[in-house]
Amino acid sequence: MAKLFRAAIMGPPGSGKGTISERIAQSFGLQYLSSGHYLRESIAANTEAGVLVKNYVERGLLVPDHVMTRLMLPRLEQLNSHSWLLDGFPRTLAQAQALNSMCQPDLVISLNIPYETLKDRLSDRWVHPASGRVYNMGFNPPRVQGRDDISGEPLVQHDDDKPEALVARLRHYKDVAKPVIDLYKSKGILHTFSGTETDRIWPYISSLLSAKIDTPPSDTCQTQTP
Ligand code: G5P
Ligand code: MG
Repeated sequence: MAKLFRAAIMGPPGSGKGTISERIAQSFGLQYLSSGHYLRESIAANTEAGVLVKNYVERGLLVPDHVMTRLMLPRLEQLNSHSWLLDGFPRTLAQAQALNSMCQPDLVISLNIPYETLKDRLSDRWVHPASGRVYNMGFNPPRVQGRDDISGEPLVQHDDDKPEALVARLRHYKDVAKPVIDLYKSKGILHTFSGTETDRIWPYISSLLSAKIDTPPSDTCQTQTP
């Protein structure tokens, strides 16, 4: 039986979590779970959770921990016999502890991208609200300017991607991420990648995963002490 492998990717808004996660999922066949995607899906479907989180997500604020864990952990439970990759969860110490009580990741990737780079990327970012598909006018532009590639619907720019809101979002990210990073560092599973270009970081992540996925540490999901 193939060994299971579970990973998480952390990083500030715009650091490339989604872009890199898609490459990992494609190259290594991990099931990819994005907290932002599930939140946007709940909002679009107008579910009870969606109504609750709408205000937070639209303003780029962190959704309360108990709502996040209720959204993410049942999905992970269903993947007990799969390898997975989490994008954007856990984001706080409380979330990391909740995850650990169910299953500790084998490896955590942390993206360390300079503030100026994040600012440039996000101010150039356009999204398709219904699907969450993300474009960047320089890095991966849509085929037709201002239009989603699949639906042809108009793209929009988020208010919280504007420079004034960004400074606050990035500072807040640092504050809440630090204890999570320290926790995974203390467990010896944290790998940090720094740089300004996803295409330059990707080969390092890819070779790390090639080495780790050949010799993964476990084949069942064990509960760990936080
Ligand atoms: P999300 O959806 O997790 P964020 O804000 O953490 O949102 P985001 O915006 O999705 O992160 P990312 O995934 O890190 O960014 O980056 P990306 O989308 O791949 O890349 C950003 C842009 O840069 C894209 O346009 C991409 O094409 C471009 N790009 C990538 N690499 C390069 C490059 O090398 N060069 C250039 N030029 N461009 C590049 O969460 C959304 C909201 O949900 C809530 C929060 O409200 C959050 O704000 N939320 C949570 N709340 C509490 N707890 C949690 N666990 C939560 N998870 C989500
Ligand atoms: Mg993302």
